[in-house]
Amino acid sequence: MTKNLPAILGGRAQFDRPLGIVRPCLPPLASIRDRLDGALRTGQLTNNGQYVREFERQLASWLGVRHAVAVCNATLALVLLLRALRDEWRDDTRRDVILPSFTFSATAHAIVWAGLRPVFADVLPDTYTLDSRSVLERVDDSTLAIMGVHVFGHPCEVEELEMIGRRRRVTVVYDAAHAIGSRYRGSRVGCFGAAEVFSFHATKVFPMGEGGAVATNDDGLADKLRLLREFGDPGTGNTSVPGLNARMQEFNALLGLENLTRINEHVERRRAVAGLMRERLASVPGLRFQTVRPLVETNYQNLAVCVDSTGFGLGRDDVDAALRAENIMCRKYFWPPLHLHDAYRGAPQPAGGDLKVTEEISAAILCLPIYSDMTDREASALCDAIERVHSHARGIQALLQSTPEEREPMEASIGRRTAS
Ligand code: T4K
Repeated sequence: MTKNLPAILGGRAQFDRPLGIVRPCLPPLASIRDRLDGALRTGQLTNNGQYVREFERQLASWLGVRHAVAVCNATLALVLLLRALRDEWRDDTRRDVILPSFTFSATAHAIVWAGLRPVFADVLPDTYTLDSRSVLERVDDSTLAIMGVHVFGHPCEVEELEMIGRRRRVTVVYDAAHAIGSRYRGSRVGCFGAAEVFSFHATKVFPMGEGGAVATNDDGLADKLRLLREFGDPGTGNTSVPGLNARMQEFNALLGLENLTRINEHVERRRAVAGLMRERLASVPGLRFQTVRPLVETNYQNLAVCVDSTGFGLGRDDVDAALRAENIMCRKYFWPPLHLHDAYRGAPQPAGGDLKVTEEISAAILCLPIYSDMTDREASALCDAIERVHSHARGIQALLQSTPEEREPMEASIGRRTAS
């Protein structure tokens, strides 16, 4: 009987069609058709049109901040923000930005594109966010900014980081690409530090295809960002700084306006689904979910778990392979950690120790599919598959560790069993 065998051992796959890592939950065309039609008829598609301005106004109000500056994606939003901070200092001795190595490449790339130097710090073992002690070890006279990342939607230890910022006179900003709808002490992410940057990429909780925004309470910074995203042109044709074209299009803003009417509901659903999966899988040994600290509400941009091979019976990569056979597409966000990417390997690391926790988490992390419209049935079936993989861990390990010659008879035996 193969009924209860995992697919990798010849059983039937849990899902007939792939369960992707994300499933963008988008508004129906009908909800934007008239406005989109109007934009297409008038030809007003970009250059800070009416829907972009309306989106900025509504987003700022929903976040509880003075300004939301809409940008074409979060990577460029980060570049513009860092460039603005660099220009503000006018002091070329401050060139370093401290960030976690456990993040998406864009966080570090933006620092380099702004003409600054990334300095990687370690993360906390439970939330995977920037470890303030590691930051303290790295802050010095060349530090311009600290860039926390609210990874997978879990807010950083904002109080600790901002205390360091105040004491050492260093600006604290956040890459909040993952964290729209998350809260810390009841306040929405967006209002912390000097500024926070959101991503509205198709894969995010708030999908707009491409898009990003900088949230800030600093009027001067908001003005500077608006100037930078517009070629540095204050509207006179005489550019005052070398800016970029980083504008958002009207179509994306229309999706954003609709998303704002649904975001609370979507975040609630993600929390419910994550709660269901966490509870179901709590008894499976060797799985340690990202901790959600007290006073924190995460939006569960990602449902991340560290796989301990001793407890589970299989390492992270083997679990990933076994789940793929079930048609469950997980992702190893973020492996490898940035300091081991070719782009950053050998980057000078100042004193302050290694990045041990980062490397441990990165080697064990697996992000499971989670969506704003995931059904209980899908979530439960996903858990069934993980439980089954765990209970056949030995057989799976034997298969995956076998040589091609050894594998042939094993697969033949699976084939026989499949046929029986
Ligand atoms: N900071 C952080 C911490 C970030 O994680 C990111 C981006 C940024 C900054 C920069 O934000 P943006 O400049 O992008 O606004 C993805 C995304 O491209 C990237 O936005 C994201 N983080 C990163 C974590 O993930 P990939 O290469 O892993 O994703 P990809 O393209 O393979 O897509 C994943 C799955 O999503 C696919 O299997 C199918 C599905 N998908 C994808 C797209 C593009 C869709 O269903 N629809 C789509 O349109 O990078």
